[in-house]
Amino acid sequence: MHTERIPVFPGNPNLKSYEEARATFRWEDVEREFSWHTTGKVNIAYEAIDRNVLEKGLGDKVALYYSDPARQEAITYRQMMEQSNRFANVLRKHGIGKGERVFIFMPRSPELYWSFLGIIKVGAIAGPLFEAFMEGAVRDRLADAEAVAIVTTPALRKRIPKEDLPHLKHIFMVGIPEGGLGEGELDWHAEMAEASPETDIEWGDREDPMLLLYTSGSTGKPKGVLHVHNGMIQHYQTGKWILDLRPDDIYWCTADPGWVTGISYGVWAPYLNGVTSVVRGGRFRPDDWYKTIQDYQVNVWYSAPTAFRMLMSAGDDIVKQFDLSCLRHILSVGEPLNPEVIRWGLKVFNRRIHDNWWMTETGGQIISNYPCMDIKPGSMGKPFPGIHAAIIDDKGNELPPLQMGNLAVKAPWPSMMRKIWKNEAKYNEYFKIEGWYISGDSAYMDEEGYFWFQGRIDDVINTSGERVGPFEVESKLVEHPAVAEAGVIGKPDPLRGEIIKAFIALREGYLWTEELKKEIIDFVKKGLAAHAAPREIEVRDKLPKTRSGKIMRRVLKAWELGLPTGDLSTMED
Ligand code: 6R9
Repeated sequence: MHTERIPVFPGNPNLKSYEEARATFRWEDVEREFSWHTTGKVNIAYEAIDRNVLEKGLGDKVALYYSDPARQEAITYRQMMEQSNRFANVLRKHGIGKGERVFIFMPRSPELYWSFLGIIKVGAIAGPLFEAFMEGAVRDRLADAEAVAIVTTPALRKRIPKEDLPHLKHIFMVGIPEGGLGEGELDWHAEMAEASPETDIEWGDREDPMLLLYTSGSTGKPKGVLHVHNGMIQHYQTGKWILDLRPDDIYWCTADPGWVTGISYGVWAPYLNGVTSVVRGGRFRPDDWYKTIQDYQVNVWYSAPTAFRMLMSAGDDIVKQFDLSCLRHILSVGEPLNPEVIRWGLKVFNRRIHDNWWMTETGGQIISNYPCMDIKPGSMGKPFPGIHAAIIDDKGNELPPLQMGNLAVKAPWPSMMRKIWKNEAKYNEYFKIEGWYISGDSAYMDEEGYFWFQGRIDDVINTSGERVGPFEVESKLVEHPAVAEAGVIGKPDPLRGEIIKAFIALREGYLWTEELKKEIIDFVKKGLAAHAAPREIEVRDKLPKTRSGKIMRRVLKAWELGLPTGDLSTMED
């Protein structure tokens, strides 16, 4: 069925052969790469930042190129170390330390990263939030975590309902609000100016918690996924083999730190590998994005399907205005990567876009298209050496190739979540089949061991007895020149069980007509299968998406059925 293959690009692979790596790789060997392996003193922030300065002579190397329309800065590893030390001292001065939850609620900026690292250096647990969260979302998360402090800006302060949060003692303000600081509010800059640039890092155990990330369930309240310092083993090694990071690389991960990708691969993977990282603040604009790549000479670029689709629909003329030949390696995560996007990437960047699959709960990449491997467009690739992923049935039996089932991972692996905050029952649900972590995604594996995503388990459509994964239909839809984005759901139908309904956003310049509708339905019929073609298509200006860019099919479904939409705190405005 899937015969398209894109061979390895010359000069790219750093992982000699996938099979050989699988046969010989051991996580224990990776542990030797860290200082704690000899000292016994563990802190991920030390390994990511301080060690580069104190043990590797990289103090003057740029760690972070920050840019937004109003501010451009180059910050060295030494400055990252000193600024995060300062914030660690600020926290200590206010009695904040090991195990306590400190949240961050602000737009991307150097201050955000320094605060984040400072929190980890005192052994506290960082809780990054998307700046776009509204009051209810902020309240739920801070209350659940019993956060003692938060770092924020004057503009966002009003969304923190302190009166409802008895545990919240300190609000660190990056910037002074009009009318001055309120009760419990501290001037971040003044505190930093007074603090020493040296600190005693809080050493701990590999299993000590460091990160609490809330992820939305399909209904009910978001759950707090807890990660520990030990994850560094995976962040480092996947950074090396999947991101293909090399010492002189300039790396750009476009993800916000409110999303797991913006932490695991926006902070840990690049810094544990000692490379230079680019962070861009401000809104998405295609020309600014290309300019960022050109100006900073980005070699490795990690983004998401939604961004690639937006760039694609902005047109190829914009790409041609920039010299993007610096790009060596491009990656994508968050949603299935449509084959059409990969073809487009080949055309405009002359590079392959490497899809990879993982989740907030897995903490790090699990399945991936490697630089050293042929890409089969539409496939997520193969499991990381040292990780066993499989398709299993509901009893835990591994299914043979080409059978759709639960995408599962043999537990544990280094960056696996260790808890759902205050919700053991929820945590245990993921592991209800002995020995396995159940992802909630449905997929199949082909004869060559490549994994193919179908949808969330709940999203798989059963139409006239045929199981259809929404992703394949969506991918075919976006191949049509009129379709910018598509979200596909099953709609209950007395005759067929379910019928396929597509929500689409049109590309600029297209008008919605009966003819176009017929043409698109026909396009899917011919290109995919008659039974997989949507019977209904509805056009929307925009599709509902999470802040990390995922199309929210459950919201489309709820709208369609007139049902409650569940938790919408992670939805884009
Ligand atoms: C890193 C991240 C996890 C869910 C996951 C799946 C979807 C992520 C994907 C993908 C198809 C890929 N997902 N990567 N689906 N292909 N390459 O996205 O974490 O925000 O927790 O989302 O995202 O459904 O279960 P998170």
